Parts: sequence; structure tokens; C-alpha cells
Amino acid sequence: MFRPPESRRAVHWAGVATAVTLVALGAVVPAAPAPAANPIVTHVYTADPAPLVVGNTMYVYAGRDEAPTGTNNFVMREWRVLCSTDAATWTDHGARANVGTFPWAGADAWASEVEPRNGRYYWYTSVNGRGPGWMDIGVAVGDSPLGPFTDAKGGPLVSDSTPNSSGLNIDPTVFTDDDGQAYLYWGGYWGVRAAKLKSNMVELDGPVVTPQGLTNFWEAPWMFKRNGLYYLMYAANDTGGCVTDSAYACQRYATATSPLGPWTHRGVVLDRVSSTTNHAGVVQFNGQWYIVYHNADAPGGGNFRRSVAVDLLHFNADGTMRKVVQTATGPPPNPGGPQGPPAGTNLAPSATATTSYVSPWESVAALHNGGVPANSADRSNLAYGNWPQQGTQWVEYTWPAARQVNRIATYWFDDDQGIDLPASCQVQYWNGSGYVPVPGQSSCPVAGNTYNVTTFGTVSTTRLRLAVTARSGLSTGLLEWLAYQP
Ligand code: FUB
Repeated sequence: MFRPPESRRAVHWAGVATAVTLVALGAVVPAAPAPAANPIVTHVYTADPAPLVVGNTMYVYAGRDEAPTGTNNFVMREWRVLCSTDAATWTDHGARANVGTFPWAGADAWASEVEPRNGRYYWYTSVNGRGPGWMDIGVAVGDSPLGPFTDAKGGPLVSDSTPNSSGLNIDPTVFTDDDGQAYLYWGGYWGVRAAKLKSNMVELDGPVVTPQGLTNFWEAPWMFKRNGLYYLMYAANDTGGCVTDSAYACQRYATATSPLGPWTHRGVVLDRVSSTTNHAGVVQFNGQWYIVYHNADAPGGGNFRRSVAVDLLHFNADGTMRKVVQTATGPPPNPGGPQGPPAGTNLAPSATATTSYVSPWESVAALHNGGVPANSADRSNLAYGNWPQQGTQWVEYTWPAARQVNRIATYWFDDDQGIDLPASCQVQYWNGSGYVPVPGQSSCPVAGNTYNVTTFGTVSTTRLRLAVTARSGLSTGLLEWLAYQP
């Protein structure tokens, strides 16, 4: 058996003693960040994630699945907060609310969501009240995204006695529109409901309505707005294009031009996951859209031992959502903010830039004007884009005399409309009689929100070309293209 040396053991036990003291004082000690992968944390089981971006941090509010192996029911008593500043590595900040936060409740810390308002954070929860009926919607409030949180109302916001409430009052999602009006959507057992919230965020403002057009709604609504369009994503469990076994669920979504609908069903965005339940949230962080959901993929996982995962979410030019690719790796790190280009001598500023096509309102000068993008949507230092061209387009650098080049870096432009990250790219050069691929080219990466580096054998040329192939139905663009001398 491995025994740590005395000194290391002393440090270890000193750490434990500190943690015990802090826990005794009521503080929550964050776990060390988990390595980037899906599920995002595996030291506890986590479910029903609700993402929220505040400043440079993505917070994910999630329940904790505590069911022992073989238990066929939810055992959920607390809600935890997971945090990331790059959407790839995550730190568990522990339980920040639990069933005991609501003195009128007794069990079942089911799905929840946090909504900010006037510097306070309102945590809407599904919880089993001790009154008549089963599940209620509670609301706690805190002065920071990590709390501490206390009951904000002294009783349920929604219960079985609320007129026209759902057959199962769970899974709240709160959305605040640009005019400050907040809306609560919730419901399970095929019964979706909505109501306005008063500006105090703890009272319904007017009647509970039954939204129309949410085809095959089962549970887990999530509402957001993008480019003036309202989106409502939800779990459905029909066998007509969603799942083949109605014990499972997919995420369907609908769009509307006003926050209470009527909604137009748009299809499936997230296929069945490995757990029977499917619960997800959508958020934009550092210029990139993400979907946060749960599955049963952690070691020892199952339908009542679920874990939160994060993946990229992409939109088509017409605002529809592309089907999510569920990964085991999770998204690439997206720390946001200007990162600075890779080191080296960049020959691009001394070149003349040309292209097969540039949109009249964009500029090929963007390629080599030395801008340092904060993210792929940052056009503050000009952007090159070729919308509405599709297929393969090219950009080119020409020097008056031959230059030696062996590396490029691209910072792709993605306006989340017609311009998206490319499907692929290839570096080519003029060999005196035609354009040919540079020799020994490494992969040509197409990640957003970062510099992508492609290396190759040194070429001596007056013309370097980057051929860029768009994803179907989309165009491409660049914020910066750097070409390095060896
Ligand atoms: O986690 C308990 C329940 O399972 C949630 O409230 C539902 O959305 C489903 O994920």
C-alpha cells in the first residue's frame, strides 16, 4: 500500500483540518477544478442544470442525485453551484441551498433556476412542500450568485392550489425581457404553464396561462431570447421523431415573437441522452452559445445518478438551432477576453490582402490590421466575411518578394447569423505555376474564440492562400490571419 511521506501526510491532514473548520463554520469549500471533460464533475452526481453568466463566470445551478445504486427513485436534498471561467474546467462550490432553505418544505430538491434582478439573485426551485399536494415552486434570494440564499417568500410561489397550475408544479424557468418584465414558465406531466412575475420577483402578476404550440411538452422548460426571437426549449418524450422509448426524452424547442407565445414548434435540438430524463439550459458565454444538460455517463451513473455535461450549441442563419453533438470531451476552453496572438514574426502586415469575395460591409483589411479579438463575435477591429457566398472561398497574402513561411494562425469570425465557423480550411501557396497545398500541413483547426495554429514545412513564396470551406448553408469570415516566418 502506498504511504505518503510524513511531510506530505502532515500537509494533507492540515488541509483536511482547515476544511473541517470551515465546514463547521458554515462555509463551503470549493473542490479543486475538475479536468475538462463531460460530465463536467464526477465527484458527486449532479442533475437538472441551469446556467447563468455573471461577469466572466458561468454558474451552473444543479441538484444533487444521492440515490444509492439500485434505488429506482430520486434522492435529492440539495442544490449545488458549479462555476467556470472558460466553460471547460469546472469547480464545484458545494451546496448553496437545500430543502431546509424552505421551512415549509420537506423533500425533493428537483430542478431549479437562478434569475438576477436589481443586484439580487432569485433561486426558483421545485420542492416538495408539506402542504396538500406534491411539488411546489419555491423561491430563495441571495446577494451574490453563490448566496447565501434564504427563503424569499415564506411559502410556495406556486402550489397545487394555484388556479390553473400544472399537474406537476416543477421545473421553473424565469426569463426577464428587455423591458424588465419577468416571466415564469414551469410544469411537468405534459402540463406547461406560464405567468408574469411582479417586479419583486416573488409574486405572480396576473393569471396562470397555458402556452400554446409547445408540441409534445413533457417537462423541463428553458426560455431565452436571441436576436429578438424568443426560444422555449423543453423535454418531450413522444415517439414521433423524439425518442423510440417514451421512458426517455429529447429536447424540442419552439420560437415566438412575444414572450407568452403563441409558440411555433421547430424540432429536436438535443436527442435522447443516456439517462431517461433530459433536462437542459442554454446560455451565451464569451461570444459562444452553450447547452448544459445531464446524462448518466459518470462512472456508476444511472437514471437517478445523473451528471451535468456541457456542449457547444450552434444556430443556423435563419435562427433555427442545429442538433447538438453530444461529446465526451466537452467544449474547448473559452476564457474570453483578448488572448494575444501566438509569439513569432508575423509577415501579414507587410502583405497585400485579397480575396475571392468580401461582403460590401466587411473588409479584407481586417485580416492583417493587428486587432486582438476578445472573441469570435468581436468586430471592433473590422471583420472579413463572405456572406452570402457558400462553399469554398479564399483569402490571400501577396508580398513583393518571396518570403519564407512555415506557420499561420487564424482567428475565425462567427456572427451567429450567416457567418459561422468553417467546416474546414487548407493553406496553399504559389509554387511558380499554380496554387498547391503547403507541404506537411498539420490539421487546420476551426475553433471559435481563439487563435488556431497550422504548421507546415517552410515554403518560400510571394503568395500564400487560405482556402476556407463553409458549413452547409453558411458563409465564413476571419477577424485575423497571421503568417509567420520560421
Ligand atoms: O430531477 C428531478 C426531475 O427529473 C426534474 O425536476 C425533471 O426535470 C427531471 O430531470
